[in-house]
Amino acid sequence: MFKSILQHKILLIACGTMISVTVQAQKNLKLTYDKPAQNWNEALPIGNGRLGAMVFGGAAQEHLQLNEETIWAGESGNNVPKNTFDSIQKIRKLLHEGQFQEAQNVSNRTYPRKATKDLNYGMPYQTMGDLFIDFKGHENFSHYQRTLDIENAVSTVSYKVKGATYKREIFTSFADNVVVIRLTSSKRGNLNFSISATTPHKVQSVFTQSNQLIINGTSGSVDNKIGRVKFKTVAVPVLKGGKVTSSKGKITISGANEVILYVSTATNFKKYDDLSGNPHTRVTEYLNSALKKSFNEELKAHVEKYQQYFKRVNLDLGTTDQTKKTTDVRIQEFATASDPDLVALYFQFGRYLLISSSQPGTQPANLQGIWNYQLDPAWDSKYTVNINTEMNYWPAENTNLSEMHEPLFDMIQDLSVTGQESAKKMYHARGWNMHHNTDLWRITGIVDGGFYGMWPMGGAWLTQHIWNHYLYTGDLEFLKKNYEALKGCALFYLDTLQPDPSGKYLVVSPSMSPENTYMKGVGITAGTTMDNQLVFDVFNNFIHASRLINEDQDLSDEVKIALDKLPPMQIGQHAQLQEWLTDMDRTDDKHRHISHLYGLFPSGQISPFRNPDLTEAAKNSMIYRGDKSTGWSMGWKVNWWARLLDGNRAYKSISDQLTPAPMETKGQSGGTYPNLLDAHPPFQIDGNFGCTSGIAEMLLQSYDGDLYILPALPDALPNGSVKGLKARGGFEIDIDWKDSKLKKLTIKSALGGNARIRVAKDLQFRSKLTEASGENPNEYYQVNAIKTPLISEKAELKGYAVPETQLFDIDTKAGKTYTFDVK
Ligand code: FUC
Repeated sequence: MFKSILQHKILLIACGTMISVTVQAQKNLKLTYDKPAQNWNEALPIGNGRLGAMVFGGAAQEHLQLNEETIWAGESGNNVPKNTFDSIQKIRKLLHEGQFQEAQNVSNRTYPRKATKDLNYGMPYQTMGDLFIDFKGHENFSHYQRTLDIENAVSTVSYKVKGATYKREIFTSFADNVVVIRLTSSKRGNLNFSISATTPHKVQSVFTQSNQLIINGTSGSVDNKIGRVKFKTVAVPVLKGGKVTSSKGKITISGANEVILYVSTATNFKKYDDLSGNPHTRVTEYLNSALKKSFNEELKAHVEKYQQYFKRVNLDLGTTDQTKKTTDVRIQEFATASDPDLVALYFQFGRYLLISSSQPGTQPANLQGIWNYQLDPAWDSKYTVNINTEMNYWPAENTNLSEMHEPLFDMIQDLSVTGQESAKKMYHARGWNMHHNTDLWRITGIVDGGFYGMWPMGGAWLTQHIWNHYLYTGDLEFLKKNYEALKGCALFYLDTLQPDPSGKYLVVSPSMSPENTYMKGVGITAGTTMDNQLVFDVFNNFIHASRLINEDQDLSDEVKIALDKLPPMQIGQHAQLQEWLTDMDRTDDKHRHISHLYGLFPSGQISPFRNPDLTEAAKNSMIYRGDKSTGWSMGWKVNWWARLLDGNRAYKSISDQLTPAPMETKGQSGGTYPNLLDAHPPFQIDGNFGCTSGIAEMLLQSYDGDLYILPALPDALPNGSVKGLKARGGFEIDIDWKDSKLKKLTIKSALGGNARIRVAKDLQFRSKLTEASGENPNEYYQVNAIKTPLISEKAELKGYAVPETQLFDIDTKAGKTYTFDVK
């Protein structure tokens, strides 16, 4: 089972004859190390969506830092500030009159930078604690190996002491809600160790009872919220041979042949407004279910459940000798030694992380997925929705992990309820809205004060995920279930859009282009390009959804009128895509957020084929902003360069991402830690997911009315294959390429309908293909017409060089597979 190369026998039926061929599944799906982790950024993450653990792999001391996804500080309740509508009206007026500094001052005064004891700015996600397994006499060891096998979701540690080989296999079971650790030694009766635990929570107790190690605790109190999440963790050893004793918070095992240690955690959390669960009952249920199975049964069930998702996609980019080195060395040498397989590993690691941190029924992946060792982590390790949470879910559809998207939809459902309070109280509007952060309690008010928080667009961005899931899956029931969230979001903007000073447009006011400024200390404004693009998508999604499920025709007509009044995108004096409504962009602005490029990715409003001028302007904005930045910003850049059809530049951004992370624990200079996790710094998981999505986007794009095959293949990846990528319209795509050219294309159609494929001009296929003509009749590929952009007279546009391509239409039937070979 743990062979790194799985051999499959596959029967192919071709031209009526049966041929038996042997294909190799992806190799090298392991992170490997020859030393224990010295710090958290070297430890290896395992998780089952609900439980997370970081495995340090020390010989003399094993250390597992443990998380449970619902251990958050605080309690139920929103954070909507009282009586601020008048201030918002005042800010709107000041912005209208061009008094920007004063508008910012009012915003900062109304919403101070620090939370108070009456108002909270969101609660932190908190660690559960740490488990230690101590092996006396194991200080001197040899033959050390530590791995994370992402094909099986199992971490292993092995080493030798005095001729005996010691081994640990560790996984967070997808089958049962427990962490499982099997400890073995090659010599019988040779396992001697002790187990202990700590937790940093203030309200806690750690003790042993009937040879079980127990931690009880309560989450922290912050600002005006009292910590009310109660948790319980139980560790139970099951021995083959030897004996177990316990006292004073320590379990001691001596002379065992094999020990399996089960660790379970549960809390009282049921829902953001319901803490009536019983941690004791739950933890016991989880343990009992796991203890009924043998280790091998548990492992088998775990691997099967995991692989049902993981195995859907295979990526082969070729290997070099670098694959023989440990993962930390491969990262260090990526800039100087060719290692395409590290790109494939990074991609699959991103999929591994999403499967491990976001399972149906769990919480969505937060800023650190589920892996956090602190009580007060950076940005509370909560949900920042002015980019980070959305980025976490970019690989959900295109890398064939649609079910992993569900926790995000559940959270949007919650927010579409709690967000009615902020819409009503802060803006006197119908529908729902939220600002740039939320947490376990689904807060929707301002966070971090007026400067960072005055961005009423969180719902606008999050709901794009609902519409995209529909485009990928065609699931009308899903759309119906989520229709109210789309509608409530559209209603909010219908009620709050304001006339701009020119009187020509309707704009969001007040708002900001996330976290950027156009004057020193001033970011508050009206009608940013990103807001216009977001509302454009919100309105179009609603119009399409209401037509599809045949509801709200009158409202849809009203929305259409407002849609027509949104400002067009503009090309400014530096031939850049303008970030603000007036042409204020600076060419030396290196800000990590390039929010106005939302229209290029993840949205599909800017396309090289439909609007080359805007594409060129977007590219110029990218060039001005530069390459190096925080991890997530570089991850976004991979996607943008892919959409700009520049594979080499996208690869450059991957290389920037695969640069060793700096030692600093704070800052704007991202990269990759030895454990392959992304550095903001500190660790933030969005960069992993952004880059994973970007790699998929380099191989396949499906936003522009067609399936573009190999749109941004870099010179560094001339040969390879990918299997199982997903495209809008319910298609699943396999691509083989050689010498930088498409060799073979397979399209599996789940929903039927026209598959319009776009490929390089010079290719000739063995089968006869129908050339495309007119609009694509497939309903999942509707492209919304944007307004003609306004171009500054000063802008010098060179004309965007679009590659020569050809378009073919394939009339697919649901459930059928179509294969095309290139001559
Ligand atoms: C946004 C970004 C920061 C960081 C934080 C969690 O505010 O601007 O860089 O990623 O989210």
